[in-house]
This record gives sequence, structure tokens and C-alpha cells, in this order.
Amino acid sequence: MTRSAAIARLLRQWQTGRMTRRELISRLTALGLSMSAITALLSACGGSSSSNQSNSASGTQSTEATAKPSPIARGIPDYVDKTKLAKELNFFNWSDYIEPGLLDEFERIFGVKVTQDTYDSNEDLLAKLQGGATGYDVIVPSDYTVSILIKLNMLEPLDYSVIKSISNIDPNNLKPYYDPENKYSVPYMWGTSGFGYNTEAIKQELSSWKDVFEPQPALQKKIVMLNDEREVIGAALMYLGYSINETSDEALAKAKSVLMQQKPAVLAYTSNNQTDLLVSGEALLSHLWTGNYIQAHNQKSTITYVIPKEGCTVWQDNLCVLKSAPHKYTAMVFIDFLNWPEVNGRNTNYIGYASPNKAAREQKLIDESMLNDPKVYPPQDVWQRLQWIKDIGEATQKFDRLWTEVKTA
Ligand code: SPD
Repeated sequence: MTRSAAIARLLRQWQTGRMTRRELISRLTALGLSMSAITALLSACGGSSSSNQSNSASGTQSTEATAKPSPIARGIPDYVDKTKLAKELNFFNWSDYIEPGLLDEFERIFGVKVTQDTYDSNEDLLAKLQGGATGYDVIVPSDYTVSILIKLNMLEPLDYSVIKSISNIDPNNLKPYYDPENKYSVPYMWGTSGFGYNTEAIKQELSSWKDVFEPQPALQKKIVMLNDEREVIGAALMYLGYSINETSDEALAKAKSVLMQQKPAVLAYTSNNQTDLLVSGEALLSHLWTGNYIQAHNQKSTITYVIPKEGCTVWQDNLCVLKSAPHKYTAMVFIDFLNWPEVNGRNTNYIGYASPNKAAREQKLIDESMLNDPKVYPPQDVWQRLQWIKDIGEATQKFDRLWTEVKTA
């Protein structure tokens, strides 16, 4: 994420009531903005820089004036049949997982209004879909969840006469274990799930899950874990030397005891404000996805990211169309759009994850600093310690139970 994207993101958090004005000013200062620049920025957004005012999400103008990315300079491609386009599309996505201006760009180019709902875990997505949520067109499940949805017969085969931009995707990201012919899924973003910490507050170098699960006293109530059962139990399993997909009662009992012992040091289990907690200093260490690290590091350069020596998850999130989608053709067009190099470049620079879009990378549409960061694109020797989460079938119930026990203890 570029500095201007980080600024736009902070302003959006403030405008949507997720951050106080005081917090906003302190974050903008940490990004190196002078007080006069902050005053100008806030007045352009309809506010003043007085830090003791309460936050207001109303009466503000768009933040785009401050960090507006270039508009997408293309029209509707000739392979799209305009007569088949719906007026609207319903997108069910992870929170903070698209540069919001891109939804407006899609509407401007195709005349289709996209409504987005968000979730924070694959289990959340599955529960909502299996609980009867209807109306969604495009969803963004991770690897093992694509396997589950295929097994449940909930995905629509993709139409590659429309999703021509699949040719922009790196062959290394195609034909994944969970959908070997990409019949149902197109890679969206990928990354790892390690941990980040503030090197200003923690001077010694951390490199192991031991630092997370048997934390030093300074980390009491300063640790954040993802609110994600496969990630958290998986990390404990890896720490114990098991596979991330281990399901034996013995291993799970040991993982539970690791998590129970760690719990007093945990400030929160969350997958939607771990970056903010780390940047604000309320947390000093957090279980993170790569994009959280980029977002945090861009706001506070002393935050670093670790792929622990015992290993961690590697994952790939995907664009899929539901069998029950009311606007299937338009859903295919939306997936095609998201993989145009200039769209993916804008998106990647904003959300900060590793991009599978080779064309965007080769056309230098993605920030060099991110492309050259081995924490984002790990080198070959690190890959050896990364593991994919797999569908564990019935044993998922054991994970559900263990997770509930840990969270409610
Ligand atoms: N805020 C969006 C986060 C998306 C992360 N998806 C990764 C899932 C790995 N199990």
C-alpha cells in the first residue's frame, strides 16, 4: 500500500466512524504529515484538525480528493454482451479486501451497481451461506473453503468466454490443489499467516510461535490473535510440531492446552482490527495476514512481520460465483474486471496482499517496495515451511468445539 493509499484508508476509517479524530491525527502525524498538511486535509474533508472534537462520519466529502488513484481508462470489452448485464450485483467479500473506489469504477464502466457485504472468516461465510443467506453473486472463499463449497455443490462453473483476464494470472497460482482445472475459482490474492510485532517496544528478535504462545511478561494482554479457528488452532498445532491439518484427539488436546495457557495474555481475538490495535500500540504483537502487516508497517515502520521458524499457513483467496447467484453473467463480468492488470494493480496497492496477477506485476502496476519484500513474496527456502489448510471433513466439528471452549473459557 502506498503512503497516499494509507492516508486515504485512515480517512475512510475516520469517516465511517471506526476511528476518532484524535487517533486519525496521531496516525497522520506518524505517517510524516505536518500539522498544516493535516489541517488542509481535514478541511478538504469537511472537518477541522482540532483533536478534541468528537468523531463525525457525516458532512464529509469523499477522501478521493486527497489520494485519488487514476481512473480505469477502458470501456466495456467487445466480448461482453451488454444486453445480458444486470443493473446490480451482490458481492460478499472479506472486510477491508477491495479498494472501495473500484466498485464505483465498475458501475461507471458497466452501469452495474455493486452492493458489498463483508465477513471475517471462512467459517463465517459458510455459516451464512448454509444458514440460507441468499442473493449473493460473487464470494471470496479461501482454498480449503473452495473444496468445501464444491463438495456442497454450491458453486457455478465459471464462464471463461467472459473471464478472459484469467490469462493475466500467474500459472504458478492456477490449477491449485482445491480446484485443479479452475473450473470454479479464479485466484484473487494470496499470502501467509505469521505474526507481526512492534520492534520499538520489543527489542529482541522474535522468530518462533513460542514467542506468541509462551509470551514474555511484557506481552501480557498485548497479544492479538486472529478470530479464525483454522488459523489459530493450526498455529498451535504447528508450534507443537504437528501438521496444520492434524485432527487426532491427542494433538488437539495439546493444542487446546497451549491456547488456554496463552489466553490470559490475549487482548483480543479479532480479524478486523488487528492492524489498528498494533499501530495504536494497544497490542504489541499480533497474529496477522500479510496484508495486515503491509497496512501496519506503512503506518508505523517499526512493525515487522515474522514467518515463524516452525512454519505457518500459506493461503489463496478466490473469486467464485454461487450456483444460487441471481446475476450470474454479470458476476462473470465482475470477475473479469477485477483481473484487468490496472484494476488488480490499484487493488493490490491499496489492500497490500500478494497478487497472483502476473500482468499487473510485469506492467509495474504494483508498488516495487511490496514486490521486493520477501515477507510478502517469500523466497523458495521459506516456502518449505509453509502449509496449506485442507478441508478436514467431519473433524471440523472437533475444531469448532475446541475453538468455542477456548473463546468462552
Ligand atoms: N481482510 C481480508 C483478509 C483476507 C484474508 N484471507 C485469508 C484467509 C486465510 N485462511
